[in-house]
Amino acid sequence: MTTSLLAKLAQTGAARTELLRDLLRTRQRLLVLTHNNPDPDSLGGAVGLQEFARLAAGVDSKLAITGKILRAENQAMVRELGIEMDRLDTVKLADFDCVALVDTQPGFGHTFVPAGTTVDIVIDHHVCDDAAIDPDVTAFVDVRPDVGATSSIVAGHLLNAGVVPSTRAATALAYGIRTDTADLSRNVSDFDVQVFEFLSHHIDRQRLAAITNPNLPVAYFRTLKDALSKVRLYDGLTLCSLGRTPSAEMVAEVADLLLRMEGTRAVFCGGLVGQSYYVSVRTQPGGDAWSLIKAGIEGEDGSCGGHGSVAGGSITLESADSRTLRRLERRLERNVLKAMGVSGANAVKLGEDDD
Ligand SMILES: [Mn+2]
Repeated sequence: MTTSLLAKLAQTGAARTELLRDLLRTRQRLLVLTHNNPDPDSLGGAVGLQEFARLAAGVDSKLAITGKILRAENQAMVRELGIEMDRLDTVKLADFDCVALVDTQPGFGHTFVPAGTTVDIVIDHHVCDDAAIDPDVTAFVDVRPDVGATSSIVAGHLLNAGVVPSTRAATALAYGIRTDTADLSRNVSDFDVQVFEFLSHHIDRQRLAAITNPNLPVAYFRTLKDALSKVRLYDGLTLCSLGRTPSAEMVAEVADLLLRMEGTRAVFCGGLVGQSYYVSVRTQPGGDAWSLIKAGIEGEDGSCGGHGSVAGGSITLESADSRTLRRLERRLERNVLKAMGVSGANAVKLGEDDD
């Protein structure tokens, strides 16, 4: 990248930061929302934005969520860093005169914004056909699909504003960047690396280690064993339908794990939680996970989003009986095999019923 382009990018970034600060300074109280079951990048971005609002603009804020913190690492992140959040249905919306959406956008399937809520700030890095930002309503939009993590975008605003982040916020942002970029190895831009370096001086390394390797419940290993028995290997493509599973996070986690299998170019993984069938797609670096997930769920009542080699989505089923599930799995499999140009004839199983 040339020096002049870098200077221009920095300038644009600084101008954006000014806009965000100026907007917040006209408000009294900020409500930060994210996707329903927040992942580390959304939590990091949320905590970072709260820090920005407080230190750069003198604005108090609250973080509210709709779903649950599911993955053991994410629960450890909340515990270790003392991240406070309320359930959205217990929050009095009238108490807030500013609403921000972080790591997601209005209209995304896994995101709940109460009807009639004006979203003032959107900070995100996803591309998704369902994005429904109304520029006449949302005063500040900072969506950068070329950046690896929303936490990076938020950390960039702290950096531009000359704010020294607290250890807590820096650790949250850094962990957000690490998880979305697989330790700065996947979907990573120069910008991600630059802000990570900035944060690294303020990180609590002990807590970061505790977050990265938490204890896991026995049920986790049971689910994993079950998932592995359902893996099907095609030429370069690994499919896994977990059937009924405790959480969408487990689907993502199994997808991450399977991508590490030798010879795997892409993973398409799904699982039913309630009436929703969650899908996680992973490809090797340079692959296009979003196109693959779109092709996979085509024709279904679903929504999806992604960036680079990572994508996720969900499909709403009219009924969650096993026959409906099996039929859906067959349709998805057919679509994915077609999209990958892979023959469906030679699937190999990992499971015990392998011959
Ligand atoms: Mn993210």
